Amino acid sequence: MSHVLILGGDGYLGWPTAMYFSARGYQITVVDNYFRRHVCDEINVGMLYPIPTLVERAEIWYEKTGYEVKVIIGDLSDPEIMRSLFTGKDLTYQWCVNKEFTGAPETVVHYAEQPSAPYSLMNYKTANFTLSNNLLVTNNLMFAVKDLSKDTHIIKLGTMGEYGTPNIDIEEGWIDIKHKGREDRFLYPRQAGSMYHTSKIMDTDLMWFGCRMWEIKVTDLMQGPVYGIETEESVIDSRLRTIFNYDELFGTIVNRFITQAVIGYPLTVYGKGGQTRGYLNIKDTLQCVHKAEQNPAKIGQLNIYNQIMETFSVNQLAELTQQAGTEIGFDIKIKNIENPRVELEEHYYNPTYQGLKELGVKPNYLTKQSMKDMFEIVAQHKDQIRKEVIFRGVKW
Ligand code: USQ
Repeated sequence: MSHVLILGGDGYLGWPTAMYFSARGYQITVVDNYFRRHVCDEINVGMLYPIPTLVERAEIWYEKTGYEVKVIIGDLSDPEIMRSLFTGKDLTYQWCVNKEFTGAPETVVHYAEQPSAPYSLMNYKTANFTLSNNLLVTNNLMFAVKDLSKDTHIIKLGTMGEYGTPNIDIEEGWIDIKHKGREDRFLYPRQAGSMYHTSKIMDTDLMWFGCRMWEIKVTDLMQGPVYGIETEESVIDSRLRTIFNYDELFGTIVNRFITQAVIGYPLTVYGKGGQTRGYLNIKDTLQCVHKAEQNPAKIGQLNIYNQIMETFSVNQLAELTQQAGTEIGFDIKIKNIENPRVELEEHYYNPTYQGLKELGVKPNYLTKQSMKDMFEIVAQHKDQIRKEVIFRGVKW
């Protein structure tokens, strides 16, 4: 049984990924420092419903399925904690069934980063935290693999936002450039729109450096904004559902629009609403990470995939939310508000995203029906939704 180590295993994607691999027979270890929970408490933005601790989630999962997910609570910006995951030395499990060290992982899925663009630009302290956490964790991981387990395949979450919105087609990670009669292949140009996205460019660069210098094996998944709640595994017990944020800092747009619609809050379209991005259902994130695990990068290779299934403008998302919600009895208004971000509101956007589908990913597209399924779950928690956290106007 292959061992998959999931860094950031308590997050929106981390916990569903842990269950997905666990249900498919992998040995799983998750690590998290509860950053997301702590910061949500600190800045007073609640989640849609309470989430059991990581230890409680692992217990519920074990009770329901008989599968063990080993839990470690620790801060991976500490290099010794990162290294202990590869050697077993001084490693303490907060929860496990079998106390024995599983061994160095065959695959690491690296989600252990501060993932919010608005949080990264609240002030200089949150910008510093974003840079230091995201780069140190990535660097610690790279050195641990280089020094202790060169065969381990690193799957790192990147983001489509690293490319920005250039006025030419976006390629899948790489571009061939002809210059003064000569030709070479380079990382596709990057130009991020937030400090968070900039930190992701930097950690792609770190990993590319590691591939060239030390022949480590890395896959970078350039993901778009994810939406959704339920996955194949969470239907077993609602306590296994993922963390769901709808606030301005940690909620992504589709999840926010549905929550706003449920309480009659006009959908917050920033600026003109022509901002176009590539989107995917949380179920597809899990499929993509699994395909990346099954098709590891070769020695010294940085594989890059654009992890999106379809593109929408903000206006299209608002209209789809309105149509889906109206059909099930919600009264939904759309409001263009002054854009707190610096971004193009009308632009060309034509990314390539074939690679993961070629590996066998079957997209779950955003439809009125999939939106209605989300409405149903969000509406169950209508009374807990806090209007005041929906918009606070963190400006770039
Ligand atoms: N937007 C609105 N109204 C809102 C919220 C967002 O119009 O109420 C707009 C934003 O201005 C932006 C777009 O919707 O143009 C997407 O915003 P978002 O907050 O859903 O996503 P973003 O900040 O780009 O970041 C999210 C995740 C991040 C991930 C990224 C992928 O938080 O971790 O890396 O999506 S991507 O956008 O492709 O870079």
